[in-house]
Amino acid sequence: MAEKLKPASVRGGLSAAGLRIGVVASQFNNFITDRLLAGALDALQQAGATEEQIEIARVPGSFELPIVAKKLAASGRFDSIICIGCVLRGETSHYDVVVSETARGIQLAQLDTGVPLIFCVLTCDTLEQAIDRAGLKSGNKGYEAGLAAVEMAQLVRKIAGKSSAASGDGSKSSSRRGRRR
Ligand code: INI
Repeated sequence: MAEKLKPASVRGGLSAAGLRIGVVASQFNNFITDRLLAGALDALQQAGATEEQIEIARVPGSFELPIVAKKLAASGRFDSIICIGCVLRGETSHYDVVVSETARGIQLAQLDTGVPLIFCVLTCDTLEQAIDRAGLKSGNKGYEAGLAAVEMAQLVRKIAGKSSAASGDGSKSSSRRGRRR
C-alpha cells in the first residue's frame, strides 16, 4: 500500500522574540477595551515581548481603527497589529454600520499592506456579553488576540522568508531572461 502523504506545513510559533507588535485601541466603551488591552499585553508578555517591542495608539471609536491600523502597518515598523474595540448594539442601525465598516476596513487594510491585523472588536448585544468576553465567563478575547498577533507575525515572516528564497532563484532566471533579449 502506498505511504500516506506527509506534506510540509508551516505555522507560526508563540515566541515574541524579535517581533514588533502594534496595538490600536478604541476609547469608546473603554471600560471594556481597557480590559481587552490588558489581556493582549498579558499574552504578549507571556510570549516574551518587552515594552520596547510594543507600541499603542488610541483612537476615539472602533470606526477609526482601520485608518490608524493601516498607517501603522504601512510604516513598516510592525510585524502585526492588534485592533481593539467594543461595539454595543443600541436602538438604531448605527451599530450595524460601525461593525460592518470597522470589520471591512480592517480586512482591507491587512490585505492592502500585507501586515496581519488582528480583529479584537467585540460586537455585542449587551454590556453583560461584553464583560463576559473581556475577562469573565468567556475568557479574555484580548488575550486570544495577543497570541494570534504573535502567531500571525511569525507565520508571515516564515512565508516571506520562503518567498525571498524563491525569488532569489527567480531573479537569477529573470537576469538570464534579460541576457537572452
Ligand atoms: N464606537 C465604538 O467603538 N463602539 C460603539 O458601541 C459605538 N457606538 O455605539 O456608537 C461607537 N461609535 C463611535 C464610532 O466608532 C466613531 O468613533 C464615531 O462615529 C466618530 O467617527
